[in-house]
Amino acid sequence: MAKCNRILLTGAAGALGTLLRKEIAHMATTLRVSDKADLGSASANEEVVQCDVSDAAAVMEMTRDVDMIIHMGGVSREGSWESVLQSNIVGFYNVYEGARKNGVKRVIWASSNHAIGFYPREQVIDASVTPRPDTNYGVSKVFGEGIAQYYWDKYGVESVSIRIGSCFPEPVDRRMLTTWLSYPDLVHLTERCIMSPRVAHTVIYGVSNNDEKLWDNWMAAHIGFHPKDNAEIFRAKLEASTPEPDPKSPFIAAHGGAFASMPHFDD
Ligand code: NAI
Ligand code: 15L
Repeated sequence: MAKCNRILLTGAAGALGTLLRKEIAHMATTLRVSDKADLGSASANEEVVQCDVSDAAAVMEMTRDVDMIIHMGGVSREGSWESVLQSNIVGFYNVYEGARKNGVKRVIWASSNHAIGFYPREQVIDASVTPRPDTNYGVSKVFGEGIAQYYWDKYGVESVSIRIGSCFPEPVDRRMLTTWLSYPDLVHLTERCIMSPRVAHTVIYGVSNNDEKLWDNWMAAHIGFHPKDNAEIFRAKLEASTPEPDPKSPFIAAHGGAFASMPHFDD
């Protein structure tokens, strides 16, 4: 059943955007899909808008007549400062200005575990911790969470900042036994974020019901997210295909894994 008249989905040509394009179409009468990359032709209830989110005027136009925004578009891993600045920081500001000026009710967007990537593995955290970004990319997600809080407090634009762990069809390394978010659980989480009657600005960890946990979602219980999948079913396969990790290795010492020990991208 359609919950919204029109939902805008950015990053719709990317991995997660392609999934959500298909799976959340039923939540809106019209799904406006957008990316800077080619999106192909529009299907039944779609509008297609090719747009770079660093273009303020284009984003202002794209966010017109929209009830909710699902913002997945942007640089999705560590990159040069300039690329992160334009796509994630300027892009994020443009999306929120579009939301504010066009009266969009809610923005649901993909933050990342790399906003808190420097917490040590033995410290389980909730949504109240001080951010500890691990990269230029992680800093851009902290900026996003800051602007989401600001636009709620000052302008009444609601947000859900989803600190996604590792969202892939299946876990591909041992770290993901802890950080994995399955595709069905991402779809369920996105549906809950759309349906929830009031979210203010909620920070929620996007992670499946894995046996090993780094993140506690008690502060976002009102969203009603109940993940079903568990990375543990892949353990035997991953242990057979990947070497035993050194416990001192930064790859497992920090929540952000390898991102926490990457050199500065621009060096
Ligand atoms: P992706 O790289 O497959 O998709 C990102 C999309 O954003 C691409 O289609 C790209 O063309 C588009 N894009 C990039 N810069 C843009 C710009 N300036 N204007 C308009 N579109 C632009 O990444 P993926 O995996 O689908 O991730 C989606 C979102 O989720 C990203 O924001 C990423 O940071 C976040 N995320 C993903 C995780 C994962 O495990 N897949 C984990 C944590 C966060
Ligand atoms: C992210 O933020 C990235 O978008 C994704 O490609 C993975 O690297 C993920 O984090 C992760 O931490 O596994």
